[in-house]
Amino acid sequence: MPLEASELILNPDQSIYHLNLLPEDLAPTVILVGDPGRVPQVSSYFDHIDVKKSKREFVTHTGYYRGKHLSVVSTGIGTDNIDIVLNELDALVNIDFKNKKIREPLTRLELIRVGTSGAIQADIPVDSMVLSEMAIGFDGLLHFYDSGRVQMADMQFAFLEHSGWSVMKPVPYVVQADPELCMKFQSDGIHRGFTATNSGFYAPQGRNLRLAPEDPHMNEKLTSFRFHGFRITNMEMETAGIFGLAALMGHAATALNCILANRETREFSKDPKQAIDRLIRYTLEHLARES
Ligand code: R1P
Repeated sequence: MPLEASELILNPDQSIYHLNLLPEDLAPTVILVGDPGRVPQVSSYFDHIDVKKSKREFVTHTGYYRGKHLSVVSTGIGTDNIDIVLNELDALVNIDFKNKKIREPLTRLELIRVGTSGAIQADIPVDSMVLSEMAIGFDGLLHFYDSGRVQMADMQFAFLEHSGWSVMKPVPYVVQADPELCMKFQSDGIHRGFTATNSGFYAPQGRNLRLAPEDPHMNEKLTSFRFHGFRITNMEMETAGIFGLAALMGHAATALNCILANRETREFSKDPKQAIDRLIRYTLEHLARES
């Protein structure tokens, strides 16, 4: 059955609704950044840029870096946006926009988040880089999908018990990055990570400006959680949603975050732009090695 116009929404030029992209605008490897301003920062390193398109917070540049065909797409903030971006990227490669049917065979994208984050372990300093191999999502997005097969239930139950998680908050879900894609970015210069993703920046990440968090000890519980040698390293707002949806859709995903804040030592980067630029160059250099 073809997908109805209310389900697969296309613009008058047949581009996908929010991303404003045609299938031919997208490269098979996609760098996902939160900040739309980070898109030109990434593509400034490209040999040439073939596509520049945008709508709302979703900016896309597609081009080549040392022979590697790449797109860089901004997601904006949060896993609510990740739901839109992942579904529309998947539609661009796996749904035929003419007959509105799913393509066979399916295409597997490489999705690499290049983001910023706060460390919750004292030994992961500001300006360092973290490669996420697993993520725990507190945002609830994945529970709207039939997602049991990609969730790590044993880790989830251990975390629920450790944290005394309130039933008023979404149940945490634990998901994995693609191990092969992660291997491309491993080096002695990057911390291997387990990233917590939450639905907000203030109370959801344990911040208290004027409104008290429901659990004032949440960050301490994240810092002290251990399961089979794993510990949670950092906290941000997109990675778990990307890993969960990518795994369900059959895409390979990983995330590289630079640490701008350390929530344990209470430090913040003195030069965030430089720290992000270093992470961008690290990501591009490791991607180009295989091309
Ligand atoms: C919050 O300031 C934003 O920064 C982090 C968080 O995940 C959130 O999106 O990532 P980005 O810098 O990639 O947006």
